[in-house]
Amino acid sequence: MAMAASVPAVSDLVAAARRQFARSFGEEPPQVAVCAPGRVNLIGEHTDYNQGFVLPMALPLVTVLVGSPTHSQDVTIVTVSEDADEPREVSFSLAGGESALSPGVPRWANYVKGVIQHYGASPLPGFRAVVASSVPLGGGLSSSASLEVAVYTFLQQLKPDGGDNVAKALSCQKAEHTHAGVPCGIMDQLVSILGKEGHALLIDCRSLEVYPVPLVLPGPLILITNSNVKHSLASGEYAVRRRQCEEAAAALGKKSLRDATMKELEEVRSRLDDVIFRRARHVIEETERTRQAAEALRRGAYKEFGRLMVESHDSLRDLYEVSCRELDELVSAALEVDGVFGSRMTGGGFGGCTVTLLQAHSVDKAILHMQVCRHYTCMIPCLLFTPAGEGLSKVQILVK
Ligand code: GAF
Repeated sequence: MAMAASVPAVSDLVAAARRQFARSFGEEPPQVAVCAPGRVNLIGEHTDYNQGFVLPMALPLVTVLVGSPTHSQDVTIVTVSEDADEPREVSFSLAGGESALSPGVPRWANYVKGVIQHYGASPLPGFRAVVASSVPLGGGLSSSASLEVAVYTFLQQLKPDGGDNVAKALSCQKAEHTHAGVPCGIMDQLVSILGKEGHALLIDCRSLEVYPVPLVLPGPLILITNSNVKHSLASGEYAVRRRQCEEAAAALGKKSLRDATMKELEEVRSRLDDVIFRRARHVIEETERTRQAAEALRRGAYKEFGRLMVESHDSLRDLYEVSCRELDELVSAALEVDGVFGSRMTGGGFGGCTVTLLQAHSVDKAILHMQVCRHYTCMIPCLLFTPAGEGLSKVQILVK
């Protein structure tokens, strides 16, 4: 029998966080509860920091934060995460200014400190809070962005800012740059904030305009498979890729690779290092693939969408070199199953998850087949096309 991991209900996560709040801080229940989703990127990988297009969708995997303001400037945060191999509680004082917010241990708390530092209103009161998440850590499903957005949404309940969603996403992105050392693009934060039920989001990462793409009924399903290889974008390879893209854009005399064509890239090929050429080729072609994929999804052309997913994976493996053996094996195994339209790695890479578009009747077969991969650990099936958009989540203020 094929086994798929079930997605914990948001209400269960909130209940777990509330229980921990009572254990850590006493009987008075938390006054605020918020949640923010992780995401799966359907296509458009490593294009966001090149001002290209991405096509992610929000997931029912969320980070929940419950808490209450205090009358002091002290902040205490506890995580219920079983994954955290570091202290589960951290305290600091807002009175200490930026130095109290400087990154340190535990690393998970750096996202909280970063968001506080870049928050859009002041002064903030102290607070006590508990974090609980169903987004797998380091799984390429945006566990960090969902934590950042949950924290920002929580702070908005304590001290309202201007309420601009793009400014909110940019602050959360800045937190990741300054406090996690990852020079990420804007995709994860934007989709966590603007994710829409029943839709994927085509995001123009230059204008930051978002075009919801409705998911047509009845349609195929999305299966997310965790290779359980933990990625660490902070390890440096992500930043290296970003620099290589900037080098290519400079050689082309462009502001970003978004503005370049393959013809122009071919013209400067003799002056470019082969690695830089391949990185740029991936970005230029992936940006175009993403536009085409959004159109295909609008038309319900799933075969075409699937073909573009496979091209994307091959390019990430061979040109951008951010895949790994485990992800490649999972994708190959999925593609052997009848009724699978396409499959690819999703997110930053170097481990994490694959995303597969497939017919409903093929889900069990695909899961069984992917289990032949030695590294298989966990399948998360997400119902993509349901009338109410069930299976998608969004930022919510659960209690205020
Ligand atoms: C990570 C980053 F955070 C995103 O901004 C994006 O670049 C992605 O990797 C790759 O597409 O998730």
